[in-house]
Amino acid sequence: MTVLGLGAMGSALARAFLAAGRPVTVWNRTPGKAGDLVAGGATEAAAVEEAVRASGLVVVCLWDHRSVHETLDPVRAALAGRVVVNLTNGTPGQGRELGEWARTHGFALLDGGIMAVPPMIGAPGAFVLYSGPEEAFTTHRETLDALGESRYVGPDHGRAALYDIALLSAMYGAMMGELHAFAMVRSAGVAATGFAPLLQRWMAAVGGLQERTAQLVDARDYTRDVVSNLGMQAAAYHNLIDAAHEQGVSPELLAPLHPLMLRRAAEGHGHEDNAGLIELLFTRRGTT
Ligand code: FVH
Repeated sequence: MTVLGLGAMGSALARAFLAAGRPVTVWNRTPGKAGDLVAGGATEAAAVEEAVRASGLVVVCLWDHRSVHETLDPVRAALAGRVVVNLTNGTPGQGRELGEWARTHGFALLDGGIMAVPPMIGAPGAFVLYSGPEEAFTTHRETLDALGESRYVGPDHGRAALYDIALLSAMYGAMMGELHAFAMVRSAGVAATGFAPLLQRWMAAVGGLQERTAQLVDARDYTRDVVSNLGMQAAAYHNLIDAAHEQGVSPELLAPLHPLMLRRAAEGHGHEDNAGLIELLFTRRGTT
């Protein structure tokens, strides 16, 4: 198999394939990054086309969608009949565009989303999302399992990126809250490490509410078994903003939620669950 791109992630992918005993050919735009991999048994190709022709399975992990096209477009004839697995981060639309481009040039594309950082690759806890033709996934699943748990999420080429971006969005939301929490305690001279155990305990408790939120969202009914209603939370949220100002901390990571809460409450949903805020997020009619 071939790996195109030897950045932090591409190198980790190639190492995992080597560790699983697979023959690996590697290529990187800037030479000089393959030393350790070659010492570990990989073959370094001098050109993209040589790397592509070396294997039936070509894994691509580059900077962005544009660099994927810059790399693959000139060698599209050589890609015919092969399976390309694109693990470069991108949008659902980019995944679909690449899938259609692959179809017109006679090769199969699996578009993927890596839910791990490089040191996690090949270790328990890593999982990788794939979408595109199921047959291509089934044929190469065993090989791909070397990277982490392989999750096939459907034939729509955009689906893996959709799930990847949704999961990353949840991660960045949590990260914003955590950084703001650490800023608040640091403003009072409290070490983040001293506060972290309380934060972990709280986030674990809050994480347990996801299943219930998902049920309300699917039912589109936010009135069932309401424990802490939106109106109450919108009023209390003001204290989060005021407390930040009091402590000399910018509330800019937290601030965007408040007007949404006030708007939803003003529209008559103050007695409902917070989950109803989702109804304010859709910008295109007829798709939800
Ligand atoms: N690292 C991470 O934590 C995340 C985990 C989840 C998935 N992401 C995505 O993986 C893609 C690659 O990320 P990376 O960490 O390997 O990134 P870098 O170490 O910066 O390596 C970038 C490679 O891309 C090559 N490259 C850049 N532009 C081009 C181009 N126009 N043509 C060909 N290759 C290009 C670059 O080559 P070079 O600069 O060494 O010549 C590196 O091989 C990414 O989508 C993450 O979002 C990683």
